[in-house]
Amino acid sequence: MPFSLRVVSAAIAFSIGASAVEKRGAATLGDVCTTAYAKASLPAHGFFPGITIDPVSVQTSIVTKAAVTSEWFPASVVDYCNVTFAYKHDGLTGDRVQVTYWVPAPDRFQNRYVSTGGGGLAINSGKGFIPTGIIVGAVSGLTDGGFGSFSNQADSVFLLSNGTVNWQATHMFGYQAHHELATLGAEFARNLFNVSKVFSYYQGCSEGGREGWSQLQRFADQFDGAAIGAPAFRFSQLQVSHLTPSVVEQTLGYFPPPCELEKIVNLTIAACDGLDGRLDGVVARSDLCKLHFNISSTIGAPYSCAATGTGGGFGRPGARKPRQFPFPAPSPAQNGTVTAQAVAVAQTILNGLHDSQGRLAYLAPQPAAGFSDARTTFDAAANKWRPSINGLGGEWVARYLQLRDTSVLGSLDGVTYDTLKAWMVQGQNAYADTLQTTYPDLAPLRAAGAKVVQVHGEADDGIPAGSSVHYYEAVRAVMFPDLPFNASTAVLDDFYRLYIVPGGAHCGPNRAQPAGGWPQTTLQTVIEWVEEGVAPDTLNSTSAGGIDAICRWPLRPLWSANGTKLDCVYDQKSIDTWKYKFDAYNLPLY
Ligand SMILES: *[C@@H]1O[C@H](CO)[C@@H](O)[C@H](O)[C@H]1NC(C)=O
Ligand SMILES: *[C@@H]1O[C@H](CO)[C@@H](O)[C@H](O)[C@H]1NC(C)=O
Ligand SMILES: *[C@@H]1O[C@H](CO)[C@@H](O)[C@H](O)[C@H]1NC(C)=O
Ligand SMILES: *[C@@H]1O[C@H](CO)[C@@H](O)[C@H](O)[C@H]1NC(C)=O
Ligand SMILES: *[C@@H]1O[C@H](CO)[C@@H](O)[C@H](O)[C@H]1NC(C)=O
Ligand SMILES: *[C@@H]1O[C@H](CO)[C@@H](O)[C@H](O)[C@H]1NC(C)=O
Ligand SMILES: *[C@@H]1O[C@H](CO)[C@@H](O)[C@H](O)[C@H]1NC(C)=O
Ligand SMILES: *[C@@H]1O[C@H](CO)[C@@H](O)[C@H](O)[C@H]1NC(C)=O
Ligand SMILES: *[C@@H]1O[C@H](CO)[C@@H](O)[C@H](O)[C@H]1NC(C)=O
Ligand SMILES: [Ca+2]
Repeated sequence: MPFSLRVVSAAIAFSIGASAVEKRGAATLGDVCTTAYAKASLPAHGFFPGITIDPVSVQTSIVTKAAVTSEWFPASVVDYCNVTFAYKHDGLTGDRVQVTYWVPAPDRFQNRYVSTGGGGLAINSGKGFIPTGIIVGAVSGLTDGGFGSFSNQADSVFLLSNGTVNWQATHMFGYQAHHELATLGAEFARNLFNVSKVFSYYQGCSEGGREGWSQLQRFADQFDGAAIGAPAFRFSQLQVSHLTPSVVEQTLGYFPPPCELEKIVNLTIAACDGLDGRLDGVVARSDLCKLHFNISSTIGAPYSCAATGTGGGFGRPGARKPRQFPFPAPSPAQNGTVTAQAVAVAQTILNGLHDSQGRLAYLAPQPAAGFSDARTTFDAAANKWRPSINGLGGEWVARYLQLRDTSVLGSLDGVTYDTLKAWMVQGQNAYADTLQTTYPDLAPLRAAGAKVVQVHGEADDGIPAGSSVHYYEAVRAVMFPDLPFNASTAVLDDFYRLYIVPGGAHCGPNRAQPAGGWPQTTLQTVIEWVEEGVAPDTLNSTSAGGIDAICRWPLRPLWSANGTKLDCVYDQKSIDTWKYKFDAYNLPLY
């Protein structure tokens, strides 16, 4: 029996869960979906020391025939019971954390629990991710982190007043809330369906990917498997790096119209498309692009963009959080030819942040990715383009480093490459144990037998793909310093696999390279690995007529026979372009 009602790609046939719940007289979703039944299934007091659940807070509502779609699960129609309850941490006053669990019908329950994560500065994705659990026959959870409501983001509670950090909220956002969500959720699932064991999983992308790693790095036994996308880890470097392109523009004294950078991207895609052996509008080998294409060749190319309310631009279509990667402001018509100054800005961004001594402080998106963080805004009064301070980067500095209760960094006056590096170090130290999330020793996770599949869009311009590669390589270096490269890859393959999605944008397919597609069944792949022992070789992409399969790092895709035959090849020169030596720091940056 298929685990989903309407699955786009081939369904894996999972055996149907036990009918243990029927022994409790609950055969239908309606039987399970009552306040009394949910209350009777709550984790017992003392199950999670320090937590007291408020039984009066339990709410249930049944939802049937809900159509759900995402880049992260096959389009489906689902029935579920939405159970919400609240708990408090003993000894804290005014503390109240709310969790929501979607519960599948008894005949669809497959002895699974799935936690889902947030994005930007949000700890959950509303209804965006939670259906993924129902589709695989799991109880599926999300948390409000204790931030006051499911729609309050972590930044709204980060400061108790100017200068005073709310460390409880910061630890909750950092990792604690997810630990509680998953621990309570798995127990709730066991109780609801009267089973002694459930497999426990995680799925999240971006900030949600960081949240997943915050668990895997600390609580080795908690998840049997995790599907992680483009994690926002190395948090301090990442947030500050959203400001790097604007500081490059300021330093070089040129603020390119967005259309000019977009033209450079388009010409890069056109020039590098074929390097992977297949002309499909997808740069599946941005490493070869780095090695063989010089964007100086775009100087003089004419560009033109129509005036627009929302701009052109790249990124994930219909992205839910415009605040994280802001949609373009209204732009006038733009006509011109690509200038040497724009190429200098683009190349300096692509080179990664270097301090004033020329040492590498952070990495950059791959060539052929967009330049969303470099986006300028048009000042109609002055009739010129001005820098636009990235919202996430600006808020990070103003609120999290300067401890001022504002989301806006007013200006970048006086900010240099060295300032950016100093901000990176400041945040790394202040939030090493909460937000940074780069602890590289996964020995406990490996010993516990957990499986992790991590995916990252190669053309992600919000969180560079190199960020995931660098963490994977840091894990390799820390865990297996004495093994040769291939031997350590083989050991890592036992529990941690990384897939770079050709042409992919931030957490989804890329409007500028649509044939790259996106792997929509990554959680299913993780489940197969955990429960059936079927380790994925390549990942399936769901693009229509697009990429055949997504290669596993460190192998890279290469098509032959005029783009019809895909091989995942080992290419040392290409691998080397993905390795970073952050010599701006005296300590290793994982
Ligand atoms: C739970 O299942 C066990 C057998 O697995 C059974 O003995 C027990 O009565 C069930 N409990 C409830 C509350 O149905
Ligand atoms: C769950 O139900 C509550 C009401 O009980 C509602 O406010 C909330 O939006 C629902 N959440 C989800 C994720 O469905
Ligand atoms: C870049 O290519 C896209 C199609 O992928 C097109 O819509 C856009 O207008 C192009 N931009 C420029 C500046 O040529
Ligand atoms: C790209 O070409 C320009 C102009 O010919 C040259 O100055 C520059 O060094 C080249 N860059 C690389 C990385 O080869
Ligand atoms: C480009 O400039 C020409 C001539 O000024 C104008 O007619 C046209 O509308 C412009 N096109 C765009 C897309 O800006
Ligand atoms: C807190 O800081 C913000 C941002 O700097 C400022 O606007 C506000 O006036 C400050 N509030 C108090 C009470 O000082
Ligand atoms: C590592 O494995 C690849 C095949 O995956 C092979 O081509 C390469 O030569 C190996 N490198 C070493 C040093 O053995
Ligand atoms: C991936 O695609 C292959 C071939 O179409 C199919 O056999 C397999 O079941 C798919 N795996 C998943 C997890 O969808
Ligand atoms: C190669 O494939 C392209 C389409 O990608 C096609 O237009 C072309 O005719 C093919 N060439 C040969 C020699 O088959
Ligand atoms: Ca291609």
